[in-house]
Amino acid sequence: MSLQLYAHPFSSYCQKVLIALYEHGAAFELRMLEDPQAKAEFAALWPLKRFPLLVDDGAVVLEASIIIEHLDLHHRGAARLVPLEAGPALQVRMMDRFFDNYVMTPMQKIVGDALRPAADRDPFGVAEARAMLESAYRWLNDAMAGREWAAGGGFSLADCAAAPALFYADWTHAIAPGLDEVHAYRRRLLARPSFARAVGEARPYRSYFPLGAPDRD
Ligand SMILES: N[C@@H](CCC(=O)N[C@@H](CS)C(=O)NCC(=O)O)C(=O)O
Repeated sequence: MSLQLYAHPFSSYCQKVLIALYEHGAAFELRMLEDPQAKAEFAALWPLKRFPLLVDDGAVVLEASIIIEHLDLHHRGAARLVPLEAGPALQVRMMDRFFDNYVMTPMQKIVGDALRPAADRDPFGVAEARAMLESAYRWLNDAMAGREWAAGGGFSLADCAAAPALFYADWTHAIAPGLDEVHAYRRRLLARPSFARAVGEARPYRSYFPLGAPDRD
């Protein structure tokens, strides 16, 4: 098979790419990182050991956003996750950066801190991450007014980023009840079949969530 994805179903960045693969209906082999052989192959391919990683006919593709751009270029099904037109494509990439940098990153900081030994925790950094999530949620609530999907057009790369980011961020630092646009957008993402499938496949691993997975979603 041409496509091999080194990934774990519970990982937020892996879900970002899984959504794109399911949107395209692209066939791929999951090299599950709990398997020692797949883990060793992955470490040899990418010493920085950040997943997911895609191998396409022997060529390594790094970084979730770039993997999704690669799928759109070379393995496109019904979906078009990055518009062809430069202006709309820029909007999509801008929102993709927003979700990675200002939702995924602070969420990962808080979750990563909870996985550390107590003596190595970083309360100052965690407080900063929580403040960033608060600001990001408020900004997003205004940005999503009148929008179905994040970049204002159809379902895109930006929504692939948003889905796992908002999914786990809400578990990590609850989205305030009054932010109706963000809650409604998160619900739309959860109802999208590609993300619903990724969430279902990750369900067996919820005990891995160090802050305790809530009994919902
Ligand atoms: N910039 C990378 C981030 C990937 C990333 O942070 N992946 C997490 C899993 S969700 C990871 O590799 N964690 C392992 C670690 O931090 O050691 C991307 O966009 O693909």
